[in-house]
Amino acid sequence: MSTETAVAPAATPRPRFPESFLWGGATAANQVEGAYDVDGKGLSIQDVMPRGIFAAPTDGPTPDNLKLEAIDFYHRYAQDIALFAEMGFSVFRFSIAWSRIFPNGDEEEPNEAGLAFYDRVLDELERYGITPLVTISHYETPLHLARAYDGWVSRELIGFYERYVRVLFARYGHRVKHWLTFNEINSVLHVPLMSGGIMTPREELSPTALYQAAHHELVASALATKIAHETGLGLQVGCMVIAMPIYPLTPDPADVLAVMHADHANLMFSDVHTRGVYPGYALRHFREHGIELDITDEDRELLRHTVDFVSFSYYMSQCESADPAAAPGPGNLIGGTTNPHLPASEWGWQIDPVGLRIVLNQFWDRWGKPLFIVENGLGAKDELVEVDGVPTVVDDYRIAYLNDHLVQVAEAIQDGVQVLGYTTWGPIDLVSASTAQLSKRYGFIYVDRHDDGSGTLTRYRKKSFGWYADVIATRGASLRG
Ligand code: BGP
Repeated sequence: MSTETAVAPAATPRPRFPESFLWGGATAANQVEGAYDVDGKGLSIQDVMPRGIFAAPTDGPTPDNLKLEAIDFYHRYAQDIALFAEMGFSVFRFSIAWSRIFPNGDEEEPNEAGLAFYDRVLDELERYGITPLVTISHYETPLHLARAYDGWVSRELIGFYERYVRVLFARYGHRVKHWLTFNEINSVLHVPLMSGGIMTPREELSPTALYQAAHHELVASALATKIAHETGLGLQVGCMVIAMPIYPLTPDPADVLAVMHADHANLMFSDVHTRGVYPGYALRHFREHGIELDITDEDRELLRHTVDFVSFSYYMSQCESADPAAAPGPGNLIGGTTNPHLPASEWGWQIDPVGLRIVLNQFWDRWGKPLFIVENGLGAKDELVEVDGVPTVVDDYRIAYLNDHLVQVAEAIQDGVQVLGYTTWGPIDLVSASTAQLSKRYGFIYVDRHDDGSGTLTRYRKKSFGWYADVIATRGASLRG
């Protein structure tokens, strides 16, 4: 081994992202706000799902449901937004809790106190020049709509959703230009309760009922797009899907065909959103599986109102195999088989930065619509330590994850893909959607709250906080690799 000291070559700065590129973070009301019964808010399905998506709902809110208080964004939003501004955010994605605006979901008149809360959030964002990106429905259907109507299985939800979006556009349309209709709309096939407010247990739900619910959401989404465009306020509407590149486990054509089918189940939702009609492969699937949908002429007309952009979450890729014995792996709502080439997070989600470039190219080639990465991040266990007397988290693993994904976004932009922006999931620690834990942390900001409900809710900057601020300030030139 040579005794000479190796001098690392000076890193070449990476090319800058476009000036118009939006940088920020994303949250959901039910995972950050808390204040679950404050100022007239009604219950949402999340308030009775204390243990995440894999357990049956409880009869009512229980004290062990971390979402009831979450990280108290409802009272601390000003402090949190100031921290986002300190990192240089130009966009903040958040959701409006439907049950703050319509506590039961089917009232005639909205709840003024709920509307006023989001006025205050928007005031704060405006103070720092941060663009709001608002999710209209993020896994938080009002509980009454779930219990009394079985959620989106019922066509009546289209009307309730329409009333809700009309109120939102009337109230906030002059200051919120970017809207997402449903978070991860394609997840309804996998987690019908969380995604579609459907109380009927998954195993008792017929394929027809499930796809009918998906159809109602697609129609509601198109209707929201139509209404947004009719306001004349220049509103831009995006669909939001789970992006999951699927690789064949082997080059066996049977595996490749299995990939095609799995892709179709995921992509159908954005195909409808961008083309305005159901694709032929979906119609064949319905025909061959005895799925008889009630699709009216009016529905067909509405579906023609296509979205302005496609947004998505990206956490991982998956493999697919035609072999029924291939073991399913853990993952973000949509199963799949484990890829032997990839490492995984502490929760088993496989880490695949290149998959992000692949999916950006795939989506751009397929739809030709601008793309927005509205979720990406690493859920990890963090340890609060003192560095120079200041409490922090040395989260180099998170920095590495985000760095590597952003490098692939830059590559995709070089490939010619139009990418509007990037919001990391959970810029501040929040309650996990799938496991309802706080120990699955995503943030640049550590929140002192724990799975047993203890903690002071104090916020601390992690090492990644300064790292992301640099990335934003240099428009990506500080990325490595
Ligand atoms: C997405 C959801 C988010 C978020 C994220 C991370 O599916 O849109 O709400 O929670 O995944 O997942 P988790 O919280 O399960 O780690």
